[in-house]
Amino acid sequence: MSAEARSSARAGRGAEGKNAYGFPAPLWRALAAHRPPGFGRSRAWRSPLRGPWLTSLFGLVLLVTMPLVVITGLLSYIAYGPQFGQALPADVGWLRLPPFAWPTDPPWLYRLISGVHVGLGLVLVPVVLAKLWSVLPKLFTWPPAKSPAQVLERLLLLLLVGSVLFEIVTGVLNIQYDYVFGFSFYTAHYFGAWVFIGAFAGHIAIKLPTMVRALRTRSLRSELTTPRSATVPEPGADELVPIAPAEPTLSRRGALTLVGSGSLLVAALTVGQSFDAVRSSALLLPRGRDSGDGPNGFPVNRTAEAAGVAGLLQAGWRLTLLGGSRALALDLSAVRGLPQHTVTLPIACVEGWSTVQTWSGVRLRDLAALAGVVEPERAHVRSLEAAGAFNQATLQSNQVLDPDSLLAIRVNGAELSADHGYPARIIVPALPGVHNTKWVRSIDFGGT
Ligand SMILES: Nc1nc2c(c(=O)[nH]1)N[C@H]1C(S)=C(S)[C@@H](COP(=O)(O)O)O[C@H]1N2
Ligand SMILES: [Mo]
Repeated sequence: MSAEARSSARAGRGAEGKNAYGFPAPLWRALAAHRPPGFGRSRAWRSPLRGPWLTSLFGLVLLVTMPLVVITGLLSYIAYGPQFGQALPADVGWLRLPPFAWPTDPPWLYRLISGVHVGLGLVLVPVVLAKLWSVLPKLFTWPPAKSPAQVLERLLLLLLVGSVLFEIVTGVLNIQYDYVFGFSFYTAHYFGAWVFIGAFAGHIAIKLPTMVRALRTRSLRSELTTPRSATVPEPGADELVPIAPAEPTLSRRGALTLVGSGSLLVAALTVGQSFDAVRSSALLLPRGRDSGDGPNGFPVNRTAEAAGVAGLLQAGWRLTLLGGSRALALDLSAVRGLPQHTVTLPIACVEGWSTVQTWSGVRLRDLAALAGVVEPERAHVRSLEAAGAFNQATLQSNQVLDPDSLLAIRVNGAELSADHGYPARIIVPALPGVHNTKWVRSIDFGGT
């Protein structure tokens, strides 16, 4: 027996000089011999609740719900239509989603999508945090990886945890503040989403069998009737199970109730952002919880003052219609003189809030016809607002032609307020709020 083979045999690792998992034995032994304090299956992790079953239960909840957050998020991104060159366009390269004509029916489509994406995303934050808490000891596994496969698995975890935290932080900041990033929220949140999707899929592929096995070890129903006094650690030598368990301060039922109540509380503080009747309860809604009374008393995304249009709204406003053989300029009384239509439609923001109001104004397709364009392929809308990412929007053909798509000049029977877009704004069914341009200055129905 050669010296090399002997040392391998001593390490119990077979003839190739690797440990049982595939790392060279000396590396493995050196790592194992230099364990930093607190690493490995340490006595520091004492909660008797930690174990594969609890982690798997949180995992199951996220496995079922996260895809909904992801899908509504991607749909929201599509609805934003960066393919039209608006809303902070960024070329996302091969991650570009296939563009399709965003429908105008049902009119609540975007309201549902953005409400579910933001609402469910927020509601799941306590579950994500609980899941991370439940696997904390894994951060301190030693040696950090036993095989090349495990190196990959752990890198994947890094991406998974990193991306989920990134999505939560950017998402919440976007709701709470006006574009505080040094980068585009849309693009960053979108890239982060793909990192998450990839890592999530990989994590599921690796862990699904473990999760199913662990879930079978206990019955949820009996856990829900087990008091704290009868709460003992999960059996087995899994890394998550403490070697020196403390007395339970909470039963598993208590822990699940705590996380569930956290989610319910978030839900209760969030639903108001989608329903006018309970809007005052939306304590997590930063904008327009108190938007005043009257016909214009509903949330404002960006005020006339913030948009720098306050001084421009007085005399001399003209609506310019382009795309026909010659430009047409209409003053406000001319717009008022055109056939008026009234529709009840939501404004639904990417931030998750929405509100349903009754708008009156001129059909966009009538304006197109007036401009001399019978079959508009698109309409490019410009605002009086000089700067800002949302001072223009491009509408698709189906959006221009829908009989409920208006250049609105009134809301709930009154003239639009300055903050809601006086003298005229776009309102189109199922369109993300951001493209419902306020303070409209011109509409170009032609060209590209
Ligand atoms: N010119 C202009 N139009 C705009 C915006 C803007 O910043 N500038 N914000 C958009 C966004 S993001 C939303 S959600 C809706 C909100 O309409 P509201 O403020 O009347 O509720 O207006 C849209 N129209
Ligand atoms: Mo918005």
